[in-house]
Amino acid sequence: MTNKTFYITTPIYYPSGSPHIGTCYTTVACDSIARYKRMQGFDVMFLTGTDEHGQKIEEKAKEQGVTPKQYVDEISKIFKRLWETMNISYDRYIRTTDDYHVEAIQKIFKELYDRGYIYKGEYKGKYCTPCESFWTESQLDENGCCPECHREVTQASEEAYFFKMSPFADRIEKLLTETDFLRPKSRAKEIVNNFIKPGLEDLCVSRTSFSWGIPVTFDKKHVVYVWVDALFNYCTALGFKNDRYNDYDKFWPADVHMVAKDIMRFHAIIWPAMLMALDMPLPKHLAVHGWITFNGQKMSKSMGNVIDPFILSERYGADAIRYHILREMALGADSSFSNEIMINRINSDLANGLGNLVSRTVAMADKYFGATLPKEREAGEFDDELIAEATALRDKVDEFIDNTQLNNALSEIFKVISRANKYIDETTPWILGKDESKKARLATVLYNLLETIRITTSLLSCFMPSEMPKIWEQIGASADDVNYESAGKFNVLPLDVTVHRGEILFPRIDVEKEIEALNAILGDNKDNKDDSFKPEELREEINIDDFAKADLRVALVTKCERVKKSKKLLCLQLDDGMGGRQVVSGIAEWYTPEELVGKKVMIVANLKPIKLCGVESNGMICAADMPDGTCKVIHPDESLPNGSRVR
Ligand code: ME8
Repeated sequence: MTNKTFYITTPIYYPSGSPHIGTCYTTVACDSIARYKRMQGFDVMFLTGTDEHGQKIEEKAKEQGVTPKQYVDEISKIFKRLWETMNISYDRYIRTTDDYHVEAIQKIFKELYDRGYIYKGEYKGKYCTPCESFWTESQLDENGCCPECHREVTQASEEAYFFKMSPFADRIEKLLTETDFLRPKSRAKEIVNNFIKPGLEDLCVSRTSFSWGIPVTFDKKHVVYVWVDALFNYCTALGFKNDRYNDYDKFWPADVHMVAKDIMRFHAIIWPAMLMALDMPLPKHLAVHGWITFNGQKMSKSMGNVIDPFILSERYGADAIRYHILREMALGADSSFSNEIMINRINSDLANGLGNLVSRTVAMADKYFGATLPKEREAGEFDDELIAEATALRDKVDEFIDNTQLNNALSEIFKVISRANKYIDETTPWILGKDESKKARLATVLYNLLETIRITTSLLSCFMPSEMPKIWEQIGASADDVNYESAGKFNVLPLDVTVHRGEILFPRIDVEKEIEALNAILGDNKDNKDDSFKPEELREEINIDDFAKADLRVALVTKCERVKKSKKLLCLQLDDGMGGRQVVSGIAEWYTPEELVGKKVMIVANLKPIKLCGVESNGMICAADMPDGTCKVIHPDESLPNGSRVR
């Protein structure tokens, strides 16, 4: 046992709707890492919680005719129930309405003010007089009106406190570009180009137009606005500026904060700036993952029960859901969810791969040796390769865990599981079983299989904690046989190990029937396979010369921002290999600027320049229609040089 510590956090979730599979991803990923680190002997602190203040919550509560506190009490119970269902081993759960957190945030706000990093200014925004509410541009309805009452809004301002960002710009740029703080590192460029290079804007940190928040102690009409309250949870939950806990010195700075890309900016810029302002150590890593998408869009709370983790885990078990979402998501990219992909994944990896390996091995040990292997051994062809792969596995998984690449860790483990299934085909134990003189060889083959199962399932238990103990029971492994130490070694089970046949752990699912059943539960047509899509009629024929008039080129998006006063337009700066150009594109409803920076796009390069909402556009970004009326930008291969012609 080492006395090294490991501190990992999820974001604290807004209790503003039902959690979904997307919400589960970060928590399941952090849980798997936390379990792995515990297995390695680290003293782990795994924190999650709910972010319970703000205007949105105040409004939701009003809609339901309850107080904000009653509202958040109810929803935080749902989150806790979900984490129980998904077998999440958090060590601490913070609610930002907890007294100790409130008290600590008040002290932190005052200290930032006393140090001169918070000052009083004016917040400018859109104001709806009848609703007495401020709205940001992006919250307005499709006509640019109040999203609540749909009446006109006016430009207005309110007194507010601001956090000064500019003193920290250089240090943050270095943090992002010169250290391994941000994962994946490839995201650093987009943040630096989009937010730091244009000059960091000060952040509004208090409001007077709603009251569901932590009061500013020295100016009572203000409440602390969102991010100071939310981000410092990572420290207050350890006892920073409060007496409730006493673990700050032990666990801070955090080893890993994990978040999705929607809140990367807050964690990569604003959070380090706030810590710098208080001269506090910075977290070691920020791991940013993509979104789980559905029908091409970010899965979100408003999608209701489309992908309800309670329903899915009741049908397939939490382990299968955990496995599926972890396996599908590569750090840094989005992953598209569909029930069909999930069921196929469960069938191929868990039923045919792991389940089959366990049931075949245990059944053969039972059949040929009455469950207890004889001690005689006879080495043979293929043994060394299997043993070498199985014993090398733990170190590979260690590395992937340390780099927050959980899909790769799982893929390595399943390579060894496939290797073991292949070993069965190669060594043909059913033929050995017919020949009395081959008993020692048969015992060796089965033992090697049991050992490979022991190693792979020891490592898998961090990702799939519910089912692995059942496998250990079947292969006759005791608690001592399945720890971190023994996961790196072969020949751990006793030579005369006794197996216990048990239930089939991951039964094969009939895909068609199951999809039908799911659709019936969740409502028809909710899976992301949309059969209703009919391509548009072909236009009249052209000849190659007509086509050659359009000059299509590959370009790189170097900068991207929303066009002011437009909900639909993005303004993109492109490296087109010919000195650069600016293109305005009507894709703002489907893409955030951050998603496009650093990506290759295809453009129509010889269109006459036009002005859209007063902004000049030199060309057009190519995109394709989705069945649901949204569209997707065409991304050419990364290796294509900027300016290369599309023919
Ligand atoms: O932003 N795919 O809370 P939030 C993957 N309270 N991950 C997803 C997801 C999806 N479709 N949808 C949500 C907040 N997530 C703030 C955070 S932290 C100091 C304050 C996950 O409830 C992902 O981790 O909107 C994302 O970062 C988080 O939920 C945002 O949750």
